[in-house]
Amino acid sequence: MAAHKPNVVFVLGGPGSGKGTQCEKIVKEFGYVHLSAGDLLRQERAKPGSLIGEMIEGHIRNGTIVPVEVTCSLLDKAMQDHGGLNFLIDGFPRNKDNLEGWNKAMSDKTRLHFVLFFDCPDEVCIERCLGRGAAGSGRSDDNAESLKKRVVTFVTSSLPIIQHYEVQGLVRKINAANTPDEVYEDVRKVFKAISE
Ligand code: UP5
Ligand code: MG
Repeated sequence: MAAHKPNVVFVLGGPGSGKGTQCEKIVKEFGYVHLSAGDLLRQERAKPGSLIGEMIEGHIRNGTIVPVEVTCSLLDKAMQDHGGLNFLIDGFPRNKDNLEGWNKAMSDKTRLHFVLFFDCPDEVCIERCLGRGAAGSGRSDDNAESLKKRVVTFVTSSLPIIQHYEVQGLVRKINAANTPDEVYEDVRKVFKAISE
């Protein structure tokens, strides 16, 4: 008999909307496995001798989106390595190419539970990422020039994906402009409601 398909929650929102911060809190309370597509790409970029490291870095610095074959196979591998039944997939899918690639390779193997959307004004997002850069994040995209591009990509490519899921009734929208604990109060309600 086929094993249960893993549940997936896509966690989307602009750069610095708090996806990573909130995912950590969800993991602590609800025991999900957190996979950040951006973190997986940064790890791949850092591998010695990686043939695609430069390509990944170009996209990250320019706020453009890595071809789905790369990201999807990193996610697939990470899901298999971790095992587990409940995954938070943070920062993916962020454009049509990502969506189509996931649907082709992964939608039969997984169950999309819902999409958590952190809604946050662009200026707040930018300020947070600049603050993180100034505090020494070491991220090559935490600078004003990259951030402008990241926000444009979010608005033009990623918001339509969120809208695509909204039409299907799958989006849980959270106001992400408050403090991390206040945001988490709302996030918690969503996860409590499904675990009851
Ligand atoms: N912070 C967080 N919450 C706060 C709050 N409520 N109030 C005040 N401050 C708050 O938070 C960012 C900063 O804000 C931190 O300093 C935090 O303390 C503070 P974080 O939780 O890290 O936010 P997050 O939304 O995760 O921000 P991140 O910068 O990671 O978002 P991006 O979506 O821009 O970055 P990601 O790593 O997902 O992607 C980077 C790049 O990789 C993309 O631009 C793209 O080039 C590439 N990529 C792909 O090509 N494909 C993918 O599928 C994924 C990424
Ligand atoms: Mg993040």
